[in-house]
Amino acid sequence: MGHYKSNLRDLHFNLFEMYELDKVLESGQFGDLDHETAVDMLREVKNLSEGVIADSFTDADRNPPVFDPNEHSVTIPETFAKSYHALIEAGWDKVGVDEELGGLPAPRSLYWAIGEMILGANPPVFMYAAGSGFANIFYDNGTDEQKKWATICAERGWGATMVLTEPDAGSDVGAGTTKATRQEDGTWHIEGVKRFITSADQDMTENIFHLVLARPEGAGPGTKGLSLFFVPKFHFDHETGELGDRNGAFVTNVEHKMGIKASATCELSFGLHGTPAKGWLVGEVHSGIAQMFDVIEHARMMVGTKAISTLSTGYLNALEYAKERVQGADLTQMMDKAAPRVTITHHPDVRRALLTQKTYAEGLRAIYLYTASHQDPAAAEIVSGADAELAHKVNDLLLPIVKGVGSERAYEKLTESLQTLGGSGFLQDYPIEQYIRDSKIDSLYEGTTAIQAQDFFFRKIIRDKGQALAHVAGQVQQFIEGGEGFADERALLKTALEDVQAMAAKLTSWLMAAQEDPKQLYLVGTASVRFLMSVGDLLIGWLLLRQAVVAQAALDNGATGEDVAFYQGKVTSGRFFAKNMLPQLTAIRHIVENNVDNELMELDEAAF
Ligand code: ST9
Ligand code: FAD
Repeated sequence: MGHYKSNLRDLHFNLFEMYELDKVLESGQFGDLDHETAVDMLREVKNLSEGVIADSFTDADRNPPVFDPNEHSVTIPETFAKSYHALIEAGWDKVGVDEELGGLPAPRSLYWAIGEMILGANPPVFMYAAGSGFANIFYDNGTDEQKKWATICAERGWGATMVLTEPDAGSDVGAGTTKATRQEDGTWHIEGVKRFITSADQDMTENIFHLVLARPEGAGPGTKGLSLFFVPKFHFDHETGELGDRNGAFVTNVEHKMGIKASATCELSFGLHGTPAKGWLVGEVHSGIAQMFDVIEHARMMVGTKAISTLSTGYLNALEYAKERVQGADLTQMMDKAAPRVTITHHPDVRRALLTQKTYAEGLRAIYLYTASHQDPAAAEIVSGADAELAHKVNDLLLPIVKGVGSERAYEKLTESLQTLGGSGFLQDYPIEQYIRDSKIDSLYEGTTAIQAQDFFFRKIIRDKGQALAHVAGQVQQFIEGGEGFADERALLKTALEDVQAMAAKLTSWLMAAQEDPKQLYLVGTASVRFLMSVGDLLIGWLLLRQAVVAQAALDNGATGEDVAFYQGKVTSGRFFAKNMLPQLTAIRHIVENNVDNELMELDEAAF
């Protein structure tokens, strides 16, 4: 057995029993795609992920890609290339891509469920394989002529990158200095050094296209002065796709990292090695940051789903170990030194740790699939009654939760997975130490957690005038009020909702007060990550309880076989999370309302 353990049963439960994917498919928006085909797709991806995709996970960590500074090239380990090609040959990189680009349109919930399994088995495979998805975004933003190039990129299976970061422009993308100079023939020369660029070179595809943010000469400061350029590694015939000369974008370093070592993280230099780096302005409009956010939104969803998937396989590995590891006697027989030894699943603290991992993994899965359901208007209508405009806003609202909360909680709870294995968890004989190393990146790239928290509050709540938040809170409220059973847990959820609403009100009051006293904004900055994490817990608690209600009904209706344990697990998970996690929000509310102040901002740096 390989390292990766999928949870297909839970994916089915979410897709078909919670979010009514059948109804979405019946809407006719996805052609012939029906229930059986969706189930077949999930099963095939599960087999591929647990098999050939997962096969190179460890080897590519121990023998990562090799950089040749003379050739400016990156060689990918053979084992990894095999995993990558297996995915591409089976055509999974084309799911969710428009038909014009040779793709197979699919509901976003199905797309991300498939993505979850690939990302859990071997995240860099998904990232290297994102070329067709990138081509789709290029197609959507491009001129008519560029749409043709995008089709070529997808058909020929080229790799792709998103190029924002520079040594002095990380979170602050608008500080970028890479410049673009217009040429007489209408193309642009790009000049500058970009840092930390994922997949900027590899030897698995014949070409790579870079989507690059650069500042045209004379453009203003900040993100609004940036434009987006299409910069291929090799020039190509724009009609046939046939490759031409090497363009002047060269990889000049590859980073040595803590994790996801199979994913080449490159320094990428433009126009600094004797060959101009020729680029084309995407869509012939200077609206680079907005266009790049089309990519960023997908990438943030990807990062959150990756983290959540890693927590899920971490949990399932820990569970398997715990069921077999015999150590100590049952606590009730602790005084009897001759008492039979038991598996560690008999110890209350191991059970607490397992349920903590299970509830976060499954609750976060429920969140990312709820979010994905708001990426298709047809699905959103079914799942929450949101119309197309509101669905878009709900997706925007929830992306920082999927990305920010998903990454933070996954990393945190993976340490519980490792702890469950005791000293063995620390060894490379088991995958969890690599899961922890590989998932640390998720709270860093695509906007750190602090950036997610600010995006969540300032843009997704305040700028939206709270519309999307009110819609989701309304859904939570409806659940609290409507329905039989789980009365104690609904009461706990009610308190959690009130706690989160009080925190939102407090942050808003600081924002208002900042009009008179700008330093009040520091209070928002101090509390915003805690607020983001609290909303995450509220939503996990809500969705796990909704799942518990559905599971209880299935049990009452005579569920049989393996379903009985599955549904019992769901009922207990909902109760456990409500009783053990949600009450913590009251303490955080107290801190936000009463204890957050500017003392930390007034402290002299020397005193830290
Ligand atoms: C990175 C990559 O880290 C890591 C992994 C790569 C893996 C690659 C493979 C992934 C594949 C996935 C894709 C597959 C595709 C599949 C497709 C299938 C069909 N939402 O607030 P302002 C815009 S890459 C939308 O003033 P500042 C908006 O246009 C590096 N738009 O910001 C706005 O204008 P307006 C990632 C947003 O103060 C404008 O920006 N780096 C949003 O100027 C200005 O907004 C980062 O993520 C939003 N949430 O700049 C940087 N926010 O207001 C993190 C802004 O008029 N830093 N816009 O609408 C930030 O996000 C900063 O907050 C900042 C601040 C740069 C936006
Ligand atoms: P900084 O921005 O310097 O942040 C340092 C610390 O300060 C963080 O804790 C941050 O939260 C905090 N901070 C900074 N600004 C603020 C603020 N305004 N408010 C509150 N706190 C703040 N980039 C690409 O363009 N393309 C890629 O493909 C890509 N892939 C990557 C792959 C890897 C492995 C890595 C490590 C990075 C990658 N990046 C990529 C870059 C990545 O997006 C940045 O590292 C990230 O946005 C953070 O920027 P930074 O590292 O400069 O940190």
